[in-house]
Amino acid sequence: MTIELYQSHHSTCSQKVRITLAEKGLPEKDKDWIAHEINLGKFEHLTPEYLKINPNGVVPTMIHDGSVLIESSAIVEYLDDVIPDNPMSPEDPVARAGMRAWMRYIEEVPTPAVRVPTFANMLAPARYLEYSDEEFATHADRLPLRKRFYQRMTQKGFGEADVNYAKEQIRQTCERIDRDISANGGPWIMGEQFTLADALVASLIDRMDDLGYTYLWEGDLPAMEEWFANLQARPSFQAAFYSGAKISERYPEVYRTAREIEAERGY
Ligand SMILES: N[C@@H](CCC(=O)N[C@@H](CS)C(=O)NCC(=O)O)C(=O)O
Repeated sequence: MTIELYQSHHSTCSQKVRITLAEKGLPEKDKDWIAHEINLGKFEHLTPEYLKINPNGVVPTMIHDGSVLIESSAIVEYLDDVIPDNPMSPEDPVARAGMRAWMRYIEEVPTPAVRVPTFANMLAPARYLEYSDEEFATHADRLPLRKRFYQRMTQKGFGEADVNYAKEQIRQTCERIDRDISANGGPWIMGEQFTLADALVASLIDRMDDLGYTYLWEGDLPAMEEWFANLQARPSFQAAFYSGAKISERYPEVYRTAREIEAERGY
């Protein structure tokens, strides 16, 4: 079995797949699976060659024995189907539907929400701030899926209203993690079993932690805090977050904590 992953070290969607690969007994990049690093800063995800395998112009893309797979949620479900060891989906149909509801929620709410502070605090200052309006408009036009997102952001990043709404959505996600751990008996979202829901939301919470938004859940969501500590201690998490995989490590020159940025911007 040959697995190739077109990915980026610090992309949360690539990290979702790396955690799942590790849970499935394939922890090591360039040993258990072949990594093709796509440099998003150099727009390697927008080359004609890459767009042939992923017309959405995003990472990750997985090639398994010649079959091309895109969309991180579809990829992790596929991995759970083709590698039966260590199942990551509940057997009970009701619980399985519950996990899938979580997967849809993760795509709808925290995944887009995390993009807002990621771009506002790191990617806009690191990549786009120097662009002229015209250069930025030309870049946005090239994006198969995110044209509006970039147009709304501008090269200066997002403003207070967008960042605050994203924070509300992450807080809601944390409350729901806390609620379901308590309802299902923990230590994971669906109960005893570590499922695709945990694997998919892990990198998003980690990104918020890396950006310094830990204050959104610290103090009053004890089950969720314990879940996050358990997650970070898990071998699959350590495998997926190898050295250099955090966004703070990718752009140390622009990194400031959320609190520092908020103090500076006055919100
Ligand atoms: N729905 C897609 C989203 C993938 C995605 O947005 N990937 C980001 C990195 S996490 C990307 O490639 N961004 C490129 C860009 O912003 O230009 C999935 O889950 O695979």
